[in-house]
Amino acid sequence: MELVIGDKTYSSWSMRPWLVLKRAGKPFVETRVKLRQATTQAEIAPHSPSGWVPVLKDGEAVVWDSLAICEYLAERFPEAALWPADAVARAVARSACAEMHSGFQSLRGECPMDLRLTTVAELSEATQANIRRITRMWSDLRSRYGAGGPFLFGAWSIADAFYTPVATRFRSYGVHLSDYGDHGAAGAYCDTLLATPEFMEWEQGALEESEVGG
Ligand SMILES: N[C@@H](CCC(=O)N[C@@H](CS)C(=O)NCC(=O)O)C(=O)O
Repeated sequence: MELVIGDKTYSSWSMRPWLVLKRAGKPFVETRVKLRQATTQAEIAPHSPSGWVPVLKDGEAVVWDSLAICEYLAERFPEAALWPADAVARAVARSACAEMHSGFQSLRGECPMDLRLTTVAELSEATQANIRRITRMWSDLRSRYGAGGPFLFGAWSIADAFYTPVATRFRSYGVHLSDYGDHGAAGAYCDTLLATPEFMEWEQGALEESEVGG
């Protein structure tokens, strides 16, 4: 199995299936393509029909788009329990992923993932509204489904892979969730995401990119 990804410093989309594969404990070959270069498209082209990363290659299967890859991995490795077992919780987890996948445009545009960045940003009203919504969602999911563990649905799931890059944005741009209606649960969840061994391994990879000049 081969996962083709972008830079670990910048590629929030790539981080999601990478975390899922790590959590599933499945060995895979990681192929990294440097983004924002004149050669980027030529390097991605042989792997990805869409011209975007991430892309997963598994025998004859070529799966592109982070959400499709995560769904594929959940089907391929049912024993890894990558979605919540309960049908209602699973539907809600998929909703949370879909909302991230197609929404929060303002947050994404204004606060792109950059694992080397620490700043305090003045954020637009639209981005602040995105952060309020995420804070509400995290608090709500933790209180409704989180009793069995520290993640959105208790045990770790694909939904947590989708929100780990968001947690890095909050850290990079100096966002304190208490300013957005959090009474502690969302902030604690954010810290939990940034302390998982899988994320820390990804982050170490990003720091190594920095050492070799980006
Ligand atoms: N919706 C896609 C988005 C993927 C995406 O935006 N990938 C960026 C890197 S994070 C890319 O491949 N960029 C190619 C380029 O910069 O030429 C997904 O979830 O996989």
